[in-house]
Order: sequence, then structure tokens, then C-alpha cells
Amino acid sequence: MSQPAKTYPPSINIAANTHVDAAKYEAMYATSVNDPDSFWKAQASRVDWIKPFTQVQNVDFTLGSVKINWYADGELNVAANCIDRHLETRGDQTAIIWEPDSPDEAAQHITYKDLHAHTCRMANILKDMGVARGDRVIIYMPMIPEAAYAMLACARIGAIHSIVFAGFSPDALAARVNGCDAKVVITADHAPRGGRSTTLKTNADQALLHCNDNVKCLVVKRTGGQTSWVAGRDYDYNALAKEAAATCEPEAMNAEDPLFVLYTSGSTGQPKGVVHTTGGYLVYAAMTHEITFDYKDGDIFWCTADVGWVTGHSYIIYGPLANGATTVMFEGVPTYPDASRFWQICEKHSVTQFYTAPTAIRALMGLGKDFVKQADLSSLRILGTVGEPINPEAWNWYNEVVGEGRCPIVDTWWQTETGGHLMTPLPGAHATKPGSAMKPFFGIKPVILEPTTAEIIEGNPAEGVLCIANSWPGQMRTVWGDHKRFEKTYFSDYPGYYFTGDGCKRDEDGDYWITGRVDDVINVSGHRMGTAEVESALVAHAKVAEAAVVGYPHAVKGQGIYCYVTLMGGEEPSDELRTELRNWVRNEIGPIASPDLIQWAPGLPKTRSGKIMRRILRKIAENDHATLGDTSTLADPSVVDDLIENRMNL
Ligand code: 6R9
Repeated sequence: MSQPAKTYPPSINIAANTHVDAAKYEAMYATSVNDPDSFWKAQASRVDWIKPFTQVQNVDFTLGSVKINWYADGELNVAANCIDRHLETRGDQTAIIWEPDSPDEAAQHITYKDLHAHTCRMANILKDMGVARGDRVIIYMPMIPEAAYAMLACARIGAIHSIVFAGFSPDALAARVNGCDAKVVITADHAPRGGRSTTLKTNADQALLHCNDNVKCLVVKRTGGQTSWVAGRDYDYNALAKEAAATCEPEAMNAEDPLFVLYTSGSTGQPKGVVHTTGGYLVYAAMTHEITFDYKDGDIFWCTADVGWVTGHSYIIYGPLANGATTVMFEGVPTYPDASRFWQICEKHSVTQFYTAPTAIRALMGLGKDFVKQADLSSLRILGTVGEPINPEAWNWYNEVVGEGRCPIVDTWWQTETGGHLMTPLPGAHATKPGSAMKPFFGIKPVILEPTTAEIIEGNPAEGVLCIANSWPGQMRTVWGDHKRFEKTYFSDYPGYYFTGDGCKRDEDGDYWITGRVDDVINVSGHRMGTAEVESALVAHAKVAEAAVVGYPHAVKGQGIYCYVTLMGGEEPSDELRTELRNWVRNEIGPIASPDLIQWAPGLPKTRSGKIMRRILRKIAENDHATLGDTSTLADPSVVDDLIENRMNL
């Protein structure tokens, strides 16, 4: 690090009354890594077990025999833990505050009792549709309470849910329905967002044309807008819920039964289905939610993510509800009707913990502080960020303008694969530095490896690739239907370790800084995107011969999508074709994959063996061609000059 970063000491006010202060962190962390079995055995009492487990962990990171088991012979039910066990003590407490897209529509306060009845009704409907324990259910929904009921209903009956973000295209939806062989797709008629509406059911209809005829569709009424209806395939949730019984016995699930599959992007091929299981995931989500956010009874917790991403799974639904919390679920966007919406909601519902992504902070920062100052934010106590590295400028704005200098910021580093936070400062224990994820969470042993030799870099400072030397209960267990791919992706490059795909620095004080992905995954507005996915969408267009996609620095999105496209012989480049390709990718994947810049490339820099040299393309996109490095291994070095000359302006 060139300059020592500014350090903010842990908040005295928070430290005075927190779950974990500095001394406790040190002691607990030491136990968690020195005696993990007794540590994680004790933590498992955060959840109610139907049958106690006898073995805490059974883990092997060896390539060829990777196995991750936690609490393996125990039995529990996630929905019972998130709902039923709270009924006696907090049945009338609000479990979910639902804030609709438009502030003119009334918010809903759903109590734990209500949540129980709705979830049981949805569970009974799914059973009547033929869904049984172990079956897969796709959830393709707006951010409405029924999405939460659907998740919990699946958990209740032992079905495995797989949420597909409502911004994904029909093709992407179909790939996921087929990928996990789902029996039912739960969707809604329309999805209002930012004052506009997506015809979600129409997308589902299109997707289902490419799926097995037996796949059924359960349709929730959100707007009552027009939808087509396929008799025999489509089921009307609102009509069925009126008839369905409001009780449903929870299934006793094995701790290692899958709870959900969530598709996420990697550096190669199509997205993979990350599998999380029942016991360990819930323990880890509940624990991190309570400790990272210093969550206490009476708090109003708001995570602005969508349930289509892992952050929504762990910190809108499972973590908070396991802890008997009140969790806010917001249907809309930060800038509708105007850029004060987030802050209006914080004031309206007296939010105490606010958790969002750097991209949202940067976008709002650019619109000025007046929008923030319109609202009374005195209820806020803790601020959080997730999804990508936060630049110090955005961190400072968040700290000063939103947090008024009194709310510790937890910069939580984690992944779909990790189930919950792996590194973050704890608000009453740790100092913070703008842009640093600071310290490992309990039980996590981060190691920084030299990228090529795979040797551990000891001492401080250090920089290299980030691996984790041990397992934790929230770790993913496998890739759905492809355990080999799981092993290859995460355990083959650095044998014996879980490889995160991230680069990392450890500074002089031993604090951790995530430097971004070291593979071909880019992070656009906090959304993970495989460059390979965008490339395969581009080459599926009839006029495209070849494409290479890289990320480049983008002021608001963090990274933008830069595409080099070689057209088929005889095709002429034009602005119209650029627009056509952009729309094409949107349709193939979804709006979040929209290319920002498309450069026509007569040729791509390749090695003699035909491999595209992305390192060079990245440098050109970043306008850093003075340091292109060695281009002598290229089959035709002259293509590089053309690419530099015709670079798109950022
Ligand atoms: C939870 C989530 C994971 C990737 C991860 C890393 C980046 C997430 C971060 C962060 C720096 C943070 N990332 N949090 N980078 N600081 N606090 O985002 O999961 O969508 O799977 O993305 O996001 O690169 O590897 P996911």
C-alpha cells in the first residue's frame, strides 16, 4: 500500500453493548480455529434440531475426494426454525415489512403468525401440485412477500428452491429450469420496478416452451394485469390460497439435504448451480447476521438486495428470520420516484441496520447529498456493503453523509459459494479502513498464496490470491449435478485449499483488502458475470464470427462490459449493428449483461495455439497499453496495433 489508509477506531457506543467486542473477538476467534469442533458444536444451538447431530464436521479438500459435511446426522427444518419456533414468543411481531415499488401503495407488515399461515398455504398448494421432498422448484418472482412464502414453503416440505432473478431472460430461465430438472416454476403476473413493469408471466411462458411439458407454473397475482393462461399447466395461487389449509407439518430434513440451488457465473462455461444444504447454512446465516450487524431484538434490519442473489437469501430471509428479526423487503429501486427513496424508507420504518452495494452508493453519491438530507436517518446504527470492492470516496460519503459519522460500516466480503460473510469488520470490535474487509469471521482461516507457485505468503504486507484453508458450515457442498466441476473450479488450482477466485492484500496491520477477481469473472454493479457467458451470447448472433469480452473500470458500475467483436465475412460494422448486438445480449441473458462498449475487431490477439490473450485485451480496454507486456507469443502481433488505434473511448 502506497499510503497508510485512514483508520477509524471501533465505535465506543456500539462496543459498550455489543455481542462481540475486541477482547471477545480475539478469544472467540482463537477457539474457532484451534478447536473448531467444539466451537461449531456450540454455535449449532442457534437453531432447533429435531434430532441432534453426533458429528460436527467431516471435511476433505483433497482433489478427487472433496467432501464437505456439517452436522451430518442431525435433523431439522429450516422453515420451522425461521417461523414456528418464534410463534410463542413473537407471533404478533412483524417478521417482514414489505415496501412496494410505489410509495403510494401501502406497505405491509407481516407478523410471524401471518408468515406461518401464508407459508403453510403455499406449502400445501405445492404438495397438491405434486411437489415432494427433494424435488426442485424454480422461483422467478418480483420482490413481493409471496417470494418469501415460496422459499419457506419449499424448505418446509423439503423441496429444493432455485431462485432466478426476475431480470433474467426467458432463455436464462429455461436453462435453469432444465439444469435442475424443476417440477414447478413459481412466478407472478407482472413485476413492477422503478415505475415500470415486466411481464414476468410472459417471460415464464416463453421459457416453458423450451422445457419439459410436465413442468407446472404457479402464478401469483401482483398487479392483476393481463396474462395468458395455459389450462392444466398454470395454477392460480390467489384462488388456491383461499382454499388451502393454513397448517402444514414441517418435514424433518437431514442437515446435509440441499436447501437451495443458486446459479452463479464462473470463469468458464454456463452458470453453475451452487448447492447449499440445510443445517450448516442456517447456522452460518443466523450467526453472521447477528454478529456482523450487531443485530438485537427490536431492530429493523434492511438488506436492499434482491432474493435472486445470495445476499437476499442469507440476509433478507434465512439469517434474519432464523433470528426472529424484523426484515425489510423492498420491491423497487433506489431512484424511484426519486433518489431519496432509500432514505425515505429508512425513516418510514425506523431502519437500524442498512445493507447495500457500493454501486448503489456511488450512483446516489453522484446525485448529491440533498436527497439524503431530506430524511431523518437517526434510527440508523450500522451500515453495511457487499458485492464488490468499495472505493474510499464512496465509503467516505456513506460514512459521513448517510451514517453522519456515527454508524460503523461493515464491508462484508463473501460469495454465493460461501453462504455468509467470510471477512468483515465487526462493529463493536474492529477498526475500519475505507475499502478494507479487515478481519476473518470466526472459524475462517484465510491464506494468501503466490499465484504461480501456490506457496503461502506469510507475514505482512502480503499480496496474492485468496484461498481459505479450512471449511465452515455455510460453505457450498457441490455444483448441482456436477461434483467434478465443483472440485475442478475450487480445489484444483491450489491443492488443499478452497480457491475464492479473488485477489487479496494483507496490509502492515494484518488487515485484508480484496482487490477483485483474478479469473474471467467480472463484477458489474455488484452482479457477477462470466465473460464467457457474454461471449457465447454474442457468437450466437448470425453476424458475429468471434467475440472476446473483458471488464473495464466504470465510475458507477464498478466494472463495465467491453466487447471485442469480429464480424462474419461480408458483414459491415455500423452503429445500428452495435445496437442490435446490445439488444441481442439483453435478450439472451438479461439487461444486467448489456454490453457497455463494442469495438469492431478485425482480429483478436491469439497465441499460436489459438488462445485469446485476454490480458492484452484487458489492458487495451483500460487504456493501459503502455504496459502490454510480452506480445511476442502472439500469432499475429499486428492485430494489437489495430485494436489500440480503434479503442472505444471510456
Ligand atoms: C455476496 C456476493 C462474489 C464476488 C467475490 C468478490 C466480490 C463481494 C465484496 C467483494 C470486495 C467485498 N465481492 N463482496 N469484493 N469487497 N465486500 O456478492 O456474492 O455475487 O457470488 O459475488 O463479489 O469478487 O468473489 P457473489
